Amino acid sequence: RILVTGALGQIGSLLVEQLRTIYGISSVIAADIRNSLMAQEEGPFEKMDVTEGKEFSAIAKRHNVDTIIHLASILSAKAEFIPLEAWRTNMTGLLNGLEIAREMDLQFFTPSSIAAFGHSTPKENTPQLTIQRPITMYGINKTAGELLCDYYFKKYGMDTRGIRFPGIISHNEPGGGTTDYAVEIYHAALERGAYTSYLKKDTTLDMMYIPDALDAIIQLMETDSNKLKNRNAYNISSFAAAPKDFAQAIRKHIPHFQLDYKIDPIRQKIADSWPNQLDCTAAKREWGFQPKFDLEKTTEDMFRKIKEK
Ligand code: VAH
Repeated sequence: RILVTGALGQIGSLLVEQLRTIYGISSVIAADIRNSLMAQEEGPFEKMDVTEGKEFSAIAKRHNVDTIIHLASILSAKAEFIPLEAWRTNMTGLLNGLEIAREMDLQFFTPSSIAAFGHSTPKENTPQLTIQRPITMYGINKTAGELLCDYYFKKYGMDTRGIRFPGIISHNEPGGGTTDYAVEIYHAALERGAYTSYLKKDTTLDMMYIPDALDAIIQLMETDSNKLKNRNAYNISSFAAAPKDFAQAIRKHIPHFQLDYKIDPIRQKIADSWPNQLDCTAAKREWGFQPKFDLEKTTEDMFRKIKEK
């Protein structure tokens, strides 16, 4: 049985769906700080605050889980407005999850991010093991989180696993990230044939379409423990793209698509501190990471999914 925190979020909502298809509805417990009648109808659901350790622990025990997938987090752009609250949610929440996993002897997954890097990190072909001096509260939380996962693995022999996610593109909504534009641009293209980007046209970042992100989590979780050499988090990415690249891909479907720019200095500064493209060889070698969607395939499928909705 798997407990997923942040289960109503961009990744969580779709991950729960996929895990339930594989392992059965009752084997996946969705937990989120928000309530949702729809989620309650779809399967086991708990309204839960990850910073409340007792509540978190009671729920893990009541459902007798053997795995925690800890996704609950305040993302990069939002965290810059509420840094202390972000620290509390991102760090206290993570420590609670790790402590529960230690006490109950559970497998534990939590995502890191390209945000765990900063200006002093090599921007091209960013190595798996490199300098990590992030400039954002979210990035600091992710870096500390990676170190904690390593610590719990080395000190307690816990089965911790993680991935450094790039910007995730999906038909459902992200919330408060710097890479959210890569979702908004598709919705705006279909609704208005135009989008105003808050990042500059050449700001290149790693990106990934959601099916590849979900497959990566499941594949990493199912890999034999002794094959994994990195217990903090693995670099992964599907493609590197900037706003102008998205516009070009979109114009193959909507030729009149207009992209203009109104730069948000806060998010631009964050994006400028992140790498352009990660080196993913460790993930490929150790657990067979192999993304299926490039920018063209992502664009095609995004338009299909949004129209279906
Ligand atoms: C953010 N999407 O923008 C997240 C992510 C790629 C960075 O962790 O904050």
